[in-house]
Amino acid sequence: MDRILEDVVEVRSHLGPDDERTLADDVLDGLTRPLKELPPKHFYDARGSELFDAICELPEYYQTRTERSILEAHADDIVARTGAVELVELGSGSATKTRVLLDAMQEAGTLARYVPVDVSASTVHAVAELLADEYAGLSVYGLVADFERHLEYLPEDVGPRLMAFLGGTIGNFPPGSRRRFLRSLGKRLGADGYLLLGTDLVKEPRVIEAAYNDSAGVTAQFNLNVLHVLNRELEADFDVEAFEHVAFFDREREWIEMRLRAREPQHVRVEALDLEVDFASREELRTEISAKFTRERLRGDLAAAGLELVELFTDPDELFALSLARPA
Ligand code: SAH
Ligand code: AVI
Repeated sequence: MDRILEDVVEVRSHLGPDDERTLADDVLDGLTRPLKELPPKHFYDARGSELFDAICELPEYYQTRTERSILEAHADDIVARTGAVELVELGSGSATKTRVLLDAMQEAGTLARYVPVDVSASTVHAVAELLADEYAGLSVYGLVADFERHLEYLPEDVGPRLMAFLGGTIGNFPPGSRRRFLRSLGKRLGADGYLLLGTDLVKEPRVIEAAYNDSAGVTAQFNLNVLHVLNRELEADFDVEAFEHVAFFDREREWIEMRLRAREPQHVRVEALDLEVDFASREELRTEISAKFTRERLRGDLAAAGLELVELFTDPDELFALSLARPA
């Protein structure tokens, strides 16, 4: 990093020993239940983040390119309506679509600060340096943090704030905590801030299922990667090859479930927790839900979180939606 970059880039990490505890608690909790389950945030070590980026390029994974096209069509309008001078992005990952918003803010002459927030330290560091380098005068304040637990560490706003939560990641929350989480975001928008929320929409199940069962098997690797994380971080001895990727659309709940299914009975030891776990043949471990939305569900969730839907942008095929909302 050169002198100039040192002045405008700051990255703070709020992940520490407590977070190893979170993984340990999640594993202890999730693997000892009758229906085994792990929260999806543990997918995203450096390898998991790379695999997610590869998913975004897959022909079957329509979400990323569709959300980008919506951003391209409406970023100028979003920036004009919000007057945003700073962009806070939750679960920013490698922030590829973010540039569309930053370009529009730069064009409008308002761009002052970008605040990426992600549990994946490698992506926050890489993005912070890259974007500060690409956008002259941009101040970047990166947070390596868990957005469910560390929103209090967001810096004070420096003017109208746009908080973006893109990619459909809100769909990875179970319904109850989804609304609670949205409410907590509302409290961090500042006096004249807006939330820009990306959500995947309900559609033909076969299109959704194809997006999570890609023919190149990248999503399967992404799913299985969580077992590598447990092996490394908690000295577990999962035989990763003994599990297979499963993803299906639950038509009643209107969400995708990703699971890992034991091909045959498995006995696993998690050394760091002194825990023994048994899987019966074909027993499944749920690793992710990915909820799909209707306009009604979106409006209901936002209203229950004290947010008012200002505008809903979508693509011509209504595959994906971007909602602009503000405190009601
Ligand atoms: N916004 C990007 C990336 C989406 S992938 C896009 O639209 O393509 C989901 C991102 O959220 C990953 O980068 C992951 O590391 C991050 N993430 C998941 N759970 C998180 C949590 N609890 N706190 C912070 N970041 C989280
Ligand atoms: C990050 N999140 C919105 C993705 C999704 O589609 O739910 C994660 C993912 N899982 C499998 N493929 C992509």
